[in-house]
Amino acid sequence: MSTHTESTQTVARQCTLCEAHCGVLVTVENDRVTRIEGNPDDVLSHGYICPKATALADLHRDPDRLRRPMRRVGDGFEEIGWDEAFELIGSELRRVRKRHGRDSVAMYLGNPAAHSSSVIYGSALRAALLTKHFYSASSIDQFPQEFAAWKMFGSNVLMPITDIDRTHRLLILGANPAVSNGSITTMPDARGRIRDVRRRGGSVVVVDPRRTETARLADEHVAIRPGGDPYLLLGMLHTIFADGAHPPRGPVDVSGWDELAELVAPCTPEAMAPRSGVDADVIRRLARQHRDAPSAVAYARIGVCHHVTGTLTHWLVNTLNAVTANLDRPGGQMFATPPVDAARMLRRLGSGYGLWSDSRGERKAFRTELPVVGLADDILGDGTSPGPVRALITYAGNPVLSTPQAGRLDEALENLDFFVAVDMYLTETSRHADLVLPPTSHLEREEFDLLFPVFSVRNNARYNARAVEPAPGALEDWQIMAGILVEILPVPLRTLLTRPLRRLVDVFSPLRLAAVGVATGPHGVLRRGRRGLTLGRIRRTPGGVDLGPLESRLSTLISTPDRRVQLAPPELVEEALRLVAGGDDETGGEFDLRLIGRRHLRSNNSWLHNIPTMVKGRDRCTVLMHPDDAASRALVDGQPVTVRSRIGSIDVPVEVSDEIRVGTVAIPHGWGHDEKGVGWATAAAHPGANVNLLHDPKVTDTFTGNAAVNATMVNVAAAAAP
Ligand SMILES: Nc1nc2c(c(=O)[nH]1)N[C@H]1C(S)=C(S)[C@@H](COP(=O)(O)OP(=O)(O)OC[C@H]3O[C@@H](n4cnc5c(=O)[nH]c(N)nc54)[C@H](O)[C@@H]3O)O[C@H]1N2
Ligand SMILES: Nc1nc2c(c(=O)[nH]1)N[C@H]1C(S)=C(S)[C@@H](COP(=O)(O)OP(=O)(O)OC[C@H]3O[C@@H](n4cnc5c(=O)[nH]c(N)nc54)[C@H](O)[C@@H]3O)O[C@H]1N2
Ligand code: SF4
Ligand SMILES: [Mo]
Repeated sequence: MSTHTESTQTVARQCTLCEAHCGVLVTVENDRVTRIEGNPDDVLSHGYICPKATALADLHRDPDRLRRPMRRVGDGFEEIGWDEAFELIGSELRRVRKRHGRDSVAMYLGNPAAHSSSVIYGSALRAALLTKHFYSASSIDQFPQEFAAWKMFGSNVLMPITDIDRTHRLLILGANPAVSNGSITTMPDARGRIRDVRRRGGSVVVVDPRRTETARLADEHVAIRPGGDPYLLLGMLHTIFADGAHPPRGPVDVSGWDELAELVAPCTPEAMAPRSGVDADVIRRLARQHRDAPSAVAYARIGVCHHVTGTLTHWLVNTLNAVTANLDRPGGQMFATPPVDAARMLRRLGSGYGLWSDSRGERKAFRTELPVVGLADDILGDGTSPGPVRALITYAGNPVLSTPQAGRLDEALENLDFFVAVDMYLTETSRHADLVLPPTSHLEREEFDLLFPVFSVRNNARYNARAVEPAPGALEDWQIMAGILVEILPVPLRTLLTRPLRRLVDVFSPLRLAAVGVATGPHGVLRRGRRGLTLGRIRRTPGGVDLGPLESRLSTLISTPDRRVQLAPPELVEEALRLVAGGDDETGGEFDLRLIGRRHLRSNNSWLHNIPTMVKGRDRCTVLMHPDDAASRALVDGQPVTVRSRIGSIDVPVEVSDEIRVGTVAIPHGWGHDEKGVGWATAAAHPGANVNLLHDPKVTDTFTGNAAVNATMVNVAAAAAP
């Protein structure tokens, strides 16, 4: 696993900053991380890393990173011990629960939680809280994709993967994997994989209002109108049916063929062209190219999730693949066979929809989770009476910057009776906490990733060796979660159970659970005999074990009542009919530009901005605008402007470029660090502005309440002189 030369040691693990989970080699000399490079032996990333990988070392040594629990005193914080911290959490949470009931304690789980096996204990704590007020970054992310998977395949975990390494035709909608390196398809070195599609003689088309880094690698860029994707896809499906199509024959049958044919019959490319902003000829050609390729796959991600039509669009994407016989087939959309078969184990847990709503009955829970856009309302209430949430636990999240809350979340967090943030920084969010509990740094953890092999482009099992010994007394996230869990038990149980529970938790560490999962999993020793996998064997194989290309297995996973793929779930068909019958989208009156998001290679949501190498150079928090739009407003590149929406305004510099469609502007999220009391000095010196102040939390995906942050009408004008 590691090689020793005197005090120098090189350890193989993965970079866990984003979903790509690239294999890295970390060199440590005398407890100092001196080098991070790509691991050429890694079975998934083959040596690729992006510039963020080295930030793992900077994060580890960042003096602003918290190492001890911090308690708020007045306007500042002071260090306290772990025991004292847990006691305080216990007494406060029990007090709030006693007075206001179980539902008064809320929890928010942020994105990095999913990048560590500690999340098992995050889920355990969530279950133990028995609260209706659970939120996560999923509801400003992939909820629409999960909902579409649930309706079509019977389970929210059955989100299909893009078999990019074998496809002949890749159609990308609303994703920029050349920068993001793929999401809900783990594909490190997406650039290389896209180039390979073309090298093999295949073709790549990118549908995006911006000529992105990915679009530049493609054969064709289609500059769609933001929100135009469902119309494009309906027009493509119309073409395929009008040309004469037959239900695909495969290991899994389909339901709803006739209903789908009926739905798309009136959706001619001519009718869909003005609404998608894509020419009718192009719609027709894209459809036929998708159908005629030996294999083809449409891949869509966050750019289409973040719309009121998010679920609808992901359904149409999967449907296009299914109708052209590209579902569960090499080169199309497939399902992985991971070492721990999480999709298979969890598929029966159900995706329950609308089991409860928020206190005002406005937002429904999906898979027992309320949409995060309601968090400030659920704390503050509607102005006449306070909301039901009185205490909050955040775990690896920064919702003040990452979610639209109409600017009310800061005030809401100050109004809580008790707030504990599990985070290694004093962020825009955690600065409001009564207690901030920092976990070990990423390089101090020894882990086995359970989640991302479920979404990887190739079956694999990889181990995360510990690169640096944790500081004495440091706790991992799962230990912190377990510590809080024990504290919320009622007194008699607690006295009785604390010791056995603590011991139980030690026995059932995430690594031990993973060992059982691997041994009993589809590649495990218990199924495959002597040559099967054990966690030990994976551990002894730096760079991981390659488990082969994706295999057709939907027939073993599908969980719909008739065990068929549902091409026309009634509520989605109904919504599509409504959409098609509706007139053109209303224009925004005084708001004449459509605002979308964008990501940068050196940034990762809100939290790498404290690393000097990640923020050096040109300001990245800019509003990107087409030269024609700039000229008509008499704006020049670099000029400070005010971007205004119906609910808020921010000031940022304008960046003029013809890579963006006329009438559309783009601003990245995760910025806005110039807040009093934040503990990340470098970030605060490169603050940018919080784009989520412009997005209306009430504008959400019809089915899931997922934030629809790519649908906001804004205007842009020169900023007033300071
Ligand atoms: N307008 C707009 N908003 C968006 C998006 C967008 O495209 N546009 N994208 C959305 C998406 S896809 C996502 S996933 C969300 C992300 O939303 P969040 O998850 O709420 O935000 P992050 O910026 O990822 O913040 C992660 C926090 O976790 C801390 N952290 C990092 N690693 C760990 C760890 O191992 N343990 C613990 N305990 N803490 C850790 C960091 O210091 C940081 O404070 O943002 C969403 N917000
Ligand atoms: N470097 C970097 N990598 C990351 C992250 C990061 O912050 N930085 N975040 C990680 C996370 S949490 C996630 S979820 C993933 C997200 O991964 P991606 O989905 O690849 O995310 P984006 O790069 O935001 O790409 C979304 C694209 O959608 C386009 N778009 C916007 N509106 C529309 C529309 O209406 N229609 C179409 N067709 N396109 C539209 C945007 O122009 C943009 O190019 O990335 C992950 N990787
Ligand atoms: S793409 Fe970059 S940030 Fe993401 S896992 Fe790979 S090296 Fe890390
Ligand atoms: Mo995300």
